[in-house]
Amino acid sequence: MFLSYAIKLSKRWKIILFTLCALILLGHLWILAYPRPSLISNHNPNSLPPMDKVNKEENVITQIEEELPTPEKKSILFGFGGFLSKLPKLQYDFGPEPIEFTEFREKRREAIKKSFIHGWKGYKTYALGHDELRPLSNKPKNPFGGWGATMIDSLSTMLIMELTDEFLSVIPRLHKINFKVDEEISVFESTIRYLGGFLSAYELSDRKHDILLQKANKLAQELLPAFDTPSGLPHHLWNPLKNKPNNDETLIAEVGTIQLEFMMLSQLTGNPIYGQKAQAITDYLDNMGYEHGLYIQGLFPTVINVQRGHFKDAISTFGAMGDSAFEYFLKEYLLMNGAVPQYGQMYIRSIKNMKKYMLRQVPGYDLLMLPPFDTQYKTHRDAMDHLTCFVPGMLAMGSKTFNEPEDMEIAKGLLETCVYMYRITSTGLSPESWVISNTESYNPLTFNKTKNDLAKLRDWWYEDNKTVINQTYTSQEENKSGYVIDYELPLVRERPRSLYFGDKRYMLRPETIESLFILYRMTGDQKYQEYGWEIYKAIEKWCKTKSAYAAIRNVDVNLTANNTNIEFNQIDSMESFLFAETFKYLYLLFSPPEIVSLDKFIFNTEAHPFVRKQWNWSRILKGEGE
Ligand code: DMJ
Repeated sequence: MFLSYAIKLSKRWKIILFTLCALILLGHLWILAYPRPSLISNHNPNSLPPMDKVNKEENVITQIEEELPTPEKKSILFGFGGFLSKLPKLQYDFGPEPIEFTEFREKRREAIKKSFIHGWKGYKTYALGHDELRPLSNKPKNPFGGWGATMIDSLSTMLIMELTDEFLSVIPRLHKINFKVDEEISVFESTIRYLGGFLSAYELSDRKHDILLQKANKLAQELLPAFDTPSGLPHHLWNPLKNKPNNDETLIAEVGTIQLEFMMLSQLTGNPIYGQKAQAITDYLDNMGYEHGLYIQGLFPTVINVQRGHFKDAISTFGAMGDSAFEYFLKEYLLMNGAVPQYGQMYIRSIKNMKKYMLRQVPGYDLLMLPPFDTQYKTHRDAMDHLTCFVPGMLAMGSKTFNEPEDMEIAKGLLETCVYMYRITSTGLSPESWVISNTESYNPLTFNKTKNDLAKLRDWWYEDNKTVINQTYTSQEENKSGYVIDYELPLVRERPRSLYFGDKRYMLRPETIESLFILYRMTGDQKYQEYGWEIYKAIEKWCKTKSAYAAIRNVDVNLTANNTNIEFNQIDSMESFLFAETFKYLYLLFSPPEIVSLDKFIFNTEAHPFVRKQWNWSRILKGEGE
């Protein structure tokens, strides 16, 4: 009809109509070729495109953002895109900070940064490219393949502290690293320090330095043959040149602490093999039973034979040799935003039985102990390692994630024990291990209650347990946030009679500070910052050397004796985790809480933050990308 009407029109009207149609058509073509920027900005950065497309797409987005007067692109330290986890929020809602407190806090943060720089300069001057610096003799040491463990372990901290020049000065050195050495390499240490260090630095530097990902990939390739065992559990020590292990025994901490790094590597490279190896281990552990020497569900013993896939002992521990295996179940769950329920279930199982069998309380004190436990004969030991002090941080995160308020109270009790071990020594530093022999099984109803409290409670907690449990937890949930400049910590209580120190060294370890950081970010309680500051001051006093920082041999040295000058008490050793963890957690304890938020990052066990984002794990495992 329109056509027959148009044919009847005069020539002049036909030209006008034709021009109009042509203009409309051109307009549509223009919109298709140059879409409005707002449409592109709505691109969801959480659903990652395949690796080869990542850079191209990111470039497009940056170009357009640059053209528009949009707010400055936020640093990756604030998280990836607008990622919001569907899991419960972990961090406390901190209110606005008074300006005087900001100045006070920032001074502390700056002081910690200077300490990092002091140690780094010493390492850089005397040992750059080696694994460690010996901080008294100023000689290098190479216990981790000689690939520069301190250098790699420091990268993510440098990025967080915005030491960009130092970070960039390391990048060219990475090309020289050759992983094919004729040495027995620890698969676990290489994974948590090097692989974790490379991957975290790669993401925190906005994926601008491909060499970081390439080196991570190369290292993992060298480690892969160590996983060729009947059980799929990797060997403990592996010679990458000779392609052989030293023996068939490994530890639960070693097989259970490669998952985050290997999963991340698959996620970033698109190569499924690493994730597959990690998942095979998790599945193997998940399916173990009595016939493998697992006597209590979730309480994995320590030594395991990789050929037979069977435990060789029955001692389960959250300290040395067991620790991070339990930590990784929860962190895998968080990293993937809860996409794989298996990890959460494994964590819950372990913690449930840890509370039932292993946890102990110290009568009359607000202290909890988590010593090793014989899962076959159901007997406990009396000692606890400093290494166990990561547990409060883990339990606090698990408590929010799985809505288990009791675990938050246990976290606080355990952290009091860890901090107490610093506060009662003459140096203000904690020993490697301690013993409290007079303990009893943890009981939520009697823990941290005086005889008077118990007398008051007795009539009703026998009758109706549940009510009391609920009342106890709600009353303890209140938070004591505050911005007090002259905050006073409680006095240190006298030592329980049955307490003594096992190993009196302080090895510059981070675990207590790690838990202080997590508990502070989760509760907002300033007490945790203050505890951290006390520890920092003690490190400065006792561990600082002319060139860097040293471990110390006796944390409870007799201060009146003549032979106790500071250097005499120092050990010629400085492990790389001082840079990766101890200084990083201290620095973050005094940083604004939105920097490297627990809701945006997961820390590997060496404190290298991995960015939380949306994962499609089954696709990654099939090699189909995200
Ligand atoms: C670190 O290498 C890691 O935290 C590991 O999980 C345990 N020990 C050290 C720090 O003490």
